[in-house]
Amino acid sequence: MENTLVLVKPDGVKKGLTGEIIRRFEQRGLQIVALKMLRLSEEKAKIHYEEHKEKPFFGELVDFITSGPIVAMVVRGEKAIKVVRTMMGTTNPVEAAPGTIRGDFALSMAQNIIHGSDSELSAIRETKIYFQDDEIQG
Ligand code: YYY
Ligand code: MG
Repeated sequence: MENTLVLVKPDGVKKGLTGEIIRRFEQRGLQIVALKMLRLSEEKAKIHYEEHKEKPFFGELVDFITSGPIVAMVVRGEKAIKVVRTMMGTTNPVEAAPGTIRGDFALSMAQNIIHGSDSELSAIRETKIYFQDDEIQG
């Protein structure tokens, strides 16, 4: 079993897609083992996206992810990291396959509805930004 960190980004929350996204994960057989709504501070947003700090889109990315409430969750299951990434679709929603979350609900690269950790190391690092150990079901 693997854990991965998922965010419904401000655009996803605004569009009322939180339930649909959770439904898709649960329907697939993945388990939600931690869940909260929050507004990210600029400081935490910069930590979350630190791998992109030299990129030209970093400023916009931090502004966007802090622009409104997000829903953070830990999703658990067999190969959860890869399964969630596949269910999300490609980073650029224009390229994302129909049936994926981005492929069904987004068209903008900057506002692409959802975040999911891209590796075991990212999953562990990112989960700590949002959850204490005792907030995650064993
Ligand atoms: O992991 P994922 O979200 O699919 O993509 P990343 O390459 O990690 O980029 C993080 C985030 O940054 C992406 O979801 C949208 C935004 N972004 C952007 O606005 N413009 C780019 N050229 C690349 C990424
Ligand atoms: Mg990423």
